Amino acid sequence: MASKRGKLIVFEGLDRSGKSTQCERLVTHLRHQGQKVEHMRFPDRTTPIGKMISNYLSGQTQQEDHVIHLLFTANRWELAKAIESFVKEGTTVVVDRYYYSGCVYTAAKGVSGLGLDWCRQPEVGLPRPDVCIFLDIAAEEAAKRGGYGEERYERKEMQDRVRELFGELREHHDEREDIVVIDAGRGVEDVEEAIQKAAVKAWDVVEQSGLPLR
Ligand code: DGP
Ligand code: NA
Ligand code: NA
Repeated sequence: MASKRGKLIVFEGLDRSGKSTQCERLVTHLRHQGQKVEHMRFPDRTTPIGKMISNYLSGQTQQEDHVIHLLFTANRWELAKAIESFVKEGTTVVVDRYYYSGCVYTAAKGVSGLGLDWCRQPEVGLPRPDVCIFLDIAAEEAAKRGGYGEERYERKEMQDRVRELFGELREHHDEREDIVVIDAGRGVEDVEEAIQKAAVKAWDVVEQSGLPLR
């Protein structure tokens, strides 16, 4: 009998929505259950492309809007094969941000010609998550959390637009089937519990249907 594949789980949300904390908690939880789990995040700032992105986000460098969009995308493609191999060999991959952020953050700039549909194109073909957990919080709430405002996109108008566009993705695009919305304005433990429930539900679908990674 072929061994069970791993799952691909993505976390999305505004800056300071609690993604990083909740990613870590889910990874720990799944490992305690005896699952093999790999934790990734995008942008992965450790690669040469990731370093260019990091310098852009911190304001040290400038990039033309199409160029930075494609660098973020390329940073995901750098790791696409690795994600596929992990999942195939039975390791679950938990990812902090993915192509949903890719579409929404660039589109939120409001540059002519850089709408959601254009932004999605270079991302087409990346392994598609079994579930995307969207941690929903208002920009005002997120802004009250520590460390806010240090990087390029951490401004209220930008974050408001990002949140609106995540809403558009959920309503009008193919991505809508993947996304589960979790109210992230609650306490850490409550959010964690809601995420675990959503994750279990997504597993059941994958396991009962034996679906391959899309
Ligand atoms: P983080 O390391 O998760 O705080 O992400 C850094 C910032 O970059 C954050 O404001 C979200 C943004 N971001 C993440 N992925 C993408 C992407 O693919 N494209 C664009 N334009 N921005 C992104
Ligand atoms: Na950030
Ligand atoms: Na984060």
